[in-house]
Amino acid sequence: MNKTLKPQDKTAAAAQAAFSATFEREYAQRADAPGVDAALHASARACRETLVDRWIATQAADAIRPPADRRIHYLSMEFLMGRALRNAWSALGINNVLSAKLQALGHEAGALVEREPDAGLGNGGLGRLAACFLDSLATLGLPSFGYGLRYEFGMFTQSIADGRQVEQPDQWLRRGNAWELPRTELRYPVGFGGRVERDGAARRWVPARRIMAQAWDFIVPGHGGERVSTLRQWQAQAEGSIDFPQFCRGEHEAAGRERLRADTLNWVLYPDDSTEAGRMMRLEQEYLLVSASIQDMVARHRREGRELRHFGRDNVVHLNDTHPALAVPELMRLLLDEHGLTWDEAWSITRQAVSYTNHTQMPEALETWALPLFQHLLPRHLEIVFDINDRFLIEVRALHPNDEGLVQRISLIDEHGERRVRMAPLAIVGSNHVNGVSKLHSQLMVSTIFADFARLDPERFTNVTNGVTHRRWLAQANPALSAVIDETIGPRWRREATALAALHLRADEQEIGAAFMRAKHANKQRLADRIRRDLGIAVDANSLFDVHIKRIHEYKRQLLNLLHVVARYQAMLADPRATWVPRTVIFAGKAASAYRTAKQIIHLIHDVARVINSDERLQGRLRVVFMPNYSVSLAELILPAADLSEQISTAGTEASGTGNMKFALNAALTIGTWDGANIEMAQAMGEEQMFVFGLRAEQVARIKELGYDPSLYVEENRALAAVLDAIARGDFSPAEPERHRGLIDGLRHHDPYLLMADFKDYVATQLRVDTLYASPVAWAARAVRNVASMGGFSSDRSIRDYQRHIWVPR
Ligand code: 26Q
Repeated sequence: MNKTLKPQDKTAAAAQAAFSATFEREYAQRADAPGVDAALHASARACRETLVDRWIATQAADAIRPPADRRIHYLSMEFLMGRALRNAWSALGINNVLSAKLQALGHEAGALVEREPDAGLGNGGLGRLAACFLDSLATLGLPSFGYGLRYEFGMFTQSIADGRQVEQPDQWLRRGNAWELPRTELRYPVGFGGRVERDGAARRWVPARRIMAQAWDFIVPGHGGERVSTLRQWQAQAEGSIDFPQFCRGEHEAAGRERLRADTLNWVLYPDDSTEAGRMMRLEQEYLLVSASIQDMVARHRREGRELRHFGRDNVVHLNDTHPALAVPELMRLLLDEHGLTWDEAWSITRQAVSYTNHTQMPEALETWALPLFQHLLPRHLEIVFDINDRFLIEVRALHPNDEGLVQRISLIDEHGERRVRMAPLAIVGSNHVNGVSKLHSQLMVSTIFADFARLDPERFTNVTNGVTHRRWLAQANPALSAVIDETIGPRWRREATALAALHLRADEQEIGAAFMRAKHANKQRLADRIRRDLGIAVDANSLFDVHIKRIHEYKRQLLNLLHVVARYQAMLADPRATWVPRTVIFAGKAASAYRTAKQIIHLIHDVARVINSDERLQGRLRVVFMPNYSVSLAELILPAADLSEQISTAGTEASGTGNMKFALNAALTIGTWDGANIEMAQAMGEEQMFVFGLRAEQVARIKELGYDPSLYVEENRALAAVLDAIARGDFSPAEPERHRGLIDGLRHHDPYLLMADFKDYVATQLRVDTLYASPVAWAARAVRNVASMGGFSSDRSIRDYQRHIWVPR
């Protein structure tokens, strides 16, 4: 045995010692010991102790970094971090000490991990991407901060009552949060409303009211090293306390009004802006995030002894979509009004610092704000936006003298009807680089929604394809498969995901395929047990697990999946003696609370599931399951158990997808459209390895141009017509036959996401899936090849791409 310790062994040994000492102290201090919550709290605190040491060392090193090492600040309204404990154990290399310690106290590590609530501060893909990126920033050792808001409630808890979604507050902080560090010394004022004072050319904003933003830090561990990153989340607090005279007069509610108003900002991320009050709150939240973060960055920059004019050289301010785009006018305001820089100086610093990622090309998801609301809340910022726009449009007119159409199209102010500030143009004009999140999305971005901007400055636009952290999504979520991979190619893939490619050479070895499938089966059994426990539905772990998990949205086409399920059901009833490959179709996902069609789809899934699951003629060969309350943790349970990954968006609508990558990494095969990152995945593994179907993006565009008529597809496909008829006449909702008619009429007459056009090919492709599944050896070889091809989809690669192509001075 080699007795000399490698550096990472020393690190692990030190972390283990520190962990043990703190764990015992913390555990002993808990009044409720030896309960599982005390053990959980002590474990988290013990990890945090070591992480704090690493945080201090990281900050000290970063303070004296050379200018070329820019500090990355990733601004996002959403961070879907999920649970932290298992990730920290694995980053700190203390799994073994910890399991032993817990065992001695009568706790099982796995059960403990499951007690930790998810930090679910986001909607979906964009928020989870931010979390994966922090993991990679920390692991790659880059000087970095994530900036977000400390919402008291997560997105929402979804439960199902009579087949309908019910939303409840997600009280993730109820039992406290042992991970976070309040930074009481880090507080910044954030103003709202008021007026702008003029003094010659100088401007000064006098807000009508102020709140304080206080920092809470969550330390993000790097893996295989001692560097960490920081997620700094802002909490709004009233500037004063209560109105004491008012309180003494007995007007208690009025006395606390300011407090309540500040507090409300921390309640929950506003997902839908369907009311005026909701819109106002969301804009206030966006400004809270931006203002506190920029003040913090500037303060740190100066504390490090750096000159203000070097702010853009030394710092990156990255916008996760347009939600933090107020960073552009806020940085300008600080530099102009508070620090007295000239416009040109301030603009050059801002443009040097800011970069922007676009995550959607759907017009309805592009943010705009009504001018009166913007003016009311942020009068000085509106002036700056106007000034940016004036200067920008002068440049445009100089280049294209007689093109007022162009000027109107790219103006930061939408002049059609009620005037509005358009946040994407603001983010583009204020950025040095703008990127999409997959090759197709980035191409469409410059050829459609941002075409005018791209013609003016093509160099500004580029692509960075998304990625996911293979540490959380494979190494931690799927220990069974990870062990098989270790045995096959060694453990290097854990540090460097591209090493997974070595599996290609072994993909045709039957024993390897069989080992993959044994791991898969164990994961499927674990999921089946959970489904039986939570939902009382018996599913067979030998059936094909066909999985569709993501936000419920029309463009993601859960309904297309369901139409196939009904078609299969009808075909099975018509020919029960045929050999049908047994399938379990699993859905999970939340619908935005104001999104009626999405909620209707959830209801229909439940209606269909009830009828199919209780139809004995099928002999259990088809099951439909909706697992409530989709979350990062639920994904960690489901993904390792999937045989088939449903990635079936209408081509041209899914910017990238990241779930698609997590499935393939976990040895599921993909049935998917030629959309988002599916395309690059197919190219990486060989197109024949994926079940690709349906219209391509350019065909979708062409059909829509010519005038799409869904009824033509229904008329020529009897199976499709029968499916629609059955749902519309209430076969699955006999107590209320008309329940789903509206949904089906929508498909027959409008069908904006072309389900009718893609149905036939989808069903045919599902038959090809059955055929391959009936040949376990061939299926297994493909599963191995899928994993082998996913090395390029680690978020480590994405972050390296950002370093090379986006976060470089232009
Ligand atoms: C817009 C206007 C007003 C209020 C809110 C919003 C809003 C909020 C959230 C718009 C969009 C979002 C979230 C978008 C999102 O999650 N997009 C997904 O990003 C992933 C990471 O890049 C991609 O993989 C997905 O394809 C994309 O859908």
